[in-house]
Amino acid sequence: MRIDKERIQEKNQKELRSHREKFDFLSNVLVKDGCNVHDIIDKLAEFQVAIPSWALGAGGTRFGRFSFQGEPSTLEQKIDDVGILHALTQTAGAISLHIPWDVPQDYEAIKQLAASHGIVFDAVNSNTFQDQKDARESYRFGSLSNREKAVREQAVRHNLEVIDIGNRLGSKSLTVWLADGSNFPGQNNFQNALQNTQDSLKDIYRALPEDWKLFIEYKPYEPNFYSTVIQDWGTSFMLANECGDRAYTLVDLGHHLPNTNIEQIVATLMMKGKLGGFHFNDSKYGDDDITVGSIKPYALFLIFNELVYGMNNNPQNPYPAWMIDASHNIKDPLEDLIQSLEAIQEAYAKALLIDQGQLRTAQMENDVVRCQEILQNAYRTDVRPLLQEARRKGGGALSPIDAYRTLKVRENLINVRGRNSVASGL
Ligand SMILES: [Mn+2]
Repeated sequence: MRIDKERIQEKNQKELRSHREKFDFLSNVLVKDGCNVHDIIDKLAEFQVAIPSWALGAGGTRFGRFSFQGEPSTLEQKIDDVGILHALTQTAGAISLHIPWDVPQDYEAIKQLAASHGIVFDAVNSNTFQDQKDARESYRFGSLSNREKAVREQAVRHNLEVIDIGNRLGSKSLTVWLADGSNFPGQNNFQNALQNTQDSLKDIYRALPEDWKLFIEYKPYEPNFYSTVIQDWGTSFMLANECGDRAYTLVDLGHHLPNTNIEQIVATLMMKGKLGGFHFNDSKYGDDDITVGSIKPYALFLIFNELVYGMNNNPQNPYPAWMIDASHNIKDPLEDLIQSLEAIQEAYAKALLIDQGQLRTAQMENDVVRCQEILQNAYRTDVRPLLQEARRKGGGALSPIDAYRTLKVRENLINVRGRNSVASGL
């Protein structure tokens, strides 16, 4: 299933006049304020976010899962779904695979399929939070941190296999997220668990190809409720430093306790050249994994302000790998992802509007009111015509959700795949 690009253009044609009026009006205002509108549009067009293969079906909770009709049940279909997102938004030019859910049968065919959609393979993700069929050892009491050497070795071996699979597809990074931890006080020796994790991560790091990066994700709780071995950015940062130059911290927005100042974490990591990857979502209470920007768009904007600052001022930090990491329990997963992509681009565009020179002057003068005005003037600007222009120039839809519905994408997917097709994942 593929979107007919002609039909996107036909639909755009009907909205073009209204778009032009809004875009010209905004451009004039921004140019008067000293913004380089073309530069912002180029940056928006370049900003590509990886879609994880597990976000294309309905997600579940530990109480149940309500599947969505027409879900992709094969790797080929998952790539097709990302192709649909990319055709409409021009922002989803990468897919992030999860092993063992997405092991290719025919590597060349998979690479060709992805290339035909204009999609590259971003970070590959290992899975040591579940026991795999026929596995000799169990991860019931942890994987890389496990007190049994045989379990740790199995978990390391799995990560090496994931690297090998990613390497054959053109991926350049491995993301490790550990579910390891403990449910009860006294269950784990904290120091031994951390030492084992560090040793295992070093074993994985040593096997990384020269041009690869290792991303170490952190999370304060869940599935373990008393302790998590890699609980926060500091622990991840320390482990990345122990591994070496090509190991980095990965920030997932949902993996923080409520009210954590995530933008400050971003600034700290970028200053130290250690922010490697970034997972987008939103949350109310914890790792809710809901649509990006659906609850805290201003917090997302403040985070983007630091990301933009870091990308402009921290050559020691690599260009981060961007990915959406969300779970779609209620909405059509593809519509949900389109909304997330829009929210990401919106926050990025607003952060690009901030006059960093003026902000710096106001900071130096301790003009706190002015500092807030500068940030909020950018935040209050309706930048959607800029996003639309960036999409239009790339051949995407002026209004992606509307186009998705008008072109009856979900109905077509159900016709091809059936009502009961279920995506692999949680
Ligand atoms: Mn994540």
